[in-house]
Amino acid sequence: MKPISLIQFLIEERRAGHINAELTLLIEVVARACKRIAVATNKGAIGGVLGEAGTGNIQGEAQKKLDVISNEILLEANAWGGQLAACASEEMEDPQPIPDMYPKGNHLLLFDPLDGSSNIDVNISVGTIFSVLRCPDGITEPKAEHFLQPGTTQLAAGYVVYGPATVLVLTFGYGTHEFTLDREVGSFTLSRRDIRIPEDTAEFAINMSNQRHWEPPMQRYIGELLAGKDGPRSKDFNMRWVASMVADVHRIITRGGVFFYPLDAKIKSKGGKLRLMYEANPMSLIIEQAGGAATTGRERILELQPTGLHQRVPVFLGSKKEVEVATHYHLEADGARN
Ligand code: FBP
Repeated sequence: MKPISLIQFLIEERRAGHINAELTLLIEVVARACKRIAVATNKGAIGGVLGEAGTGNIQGEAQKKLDVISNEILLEANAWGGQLAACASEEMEDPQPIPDMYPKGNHLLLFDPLDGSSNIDVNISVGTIFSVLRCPDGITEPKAEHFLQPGTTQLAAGYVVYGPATVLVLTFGYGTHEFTLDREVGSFTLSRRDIRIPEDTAEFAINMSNQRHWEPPMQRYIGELLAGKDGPRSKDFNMRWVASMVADVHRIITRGGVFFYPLDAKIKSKGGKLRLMYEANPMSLIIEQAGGAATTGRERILELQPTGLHQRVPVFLGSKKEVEVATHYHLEADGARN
């Protein structure tokens, strides 16, 4: 079969009425910026891009050089495109307006420029996660409050994994599709269309070192998985944890599985570890559009009304049946408590 390039796929989506011309161009611009980030990450130590940047971000985290480089690449690429009214990043406290010298568009772009920062210096897969919203009508200088829209209103969501291969996974709310970067041609080529995640799985991902801090229903759920076929679930489960959400989610998009970053005593005051607007919401739309599920352990993530640009939430996502079991245990425990 003749390879289908990303631009050809986007034009097909436009002809199908799933996206408009502006969103077509915006995704092309984001994909091109991610190709430049792939080149930078690929250089590693000989490119002088490893290690700390010596600066901190709004999250109170020490920024890696590649966090800053990726953020700048995405900001620069999206400044002059003409599709955006503003963008927001994990690395910046406030939204970034589009410079007055450039035309503005009707979209808002949110991104985690380089997810999995703790893995950058040890050559393990990292990635970029993005989400696209509509800018509210009549708003020319968007503020943080204009980004606070539920995940169900996303017009597009995607991530790029910088791993052995560079892979883009994308949804417009009409299925989830995968594109692989053909380095010889320099363009993303469709590698899987309409991905489906198996409803059942025997593979889970969680940072086990936090176990003593988990809530009782999480202790129960993971305890039963670890008990295997002699336990209440009568099935053996295997564990994986890359500590790069993009890589853990991409494994699930590829062969199924379930991913958890639950609330625990250590992060309770923050509301969770992962960020709603540019980690949980885009990943939840991608997973749901591939037949999976995504909750906070209590609520569907995509229906949450955001309260802050850098808000954190618990994340349970992946193969539907396991997300439902883990969520049921939490709601049951809440019910028993009330
Ligand atoms: P950032 O790297 O963008 O801050 O993302 C957070 C993250 O690295 C996720 O990618 C990953 O799932 C999680 O944190 C790993 O957490 P931990 O260090 O507790 O294993």
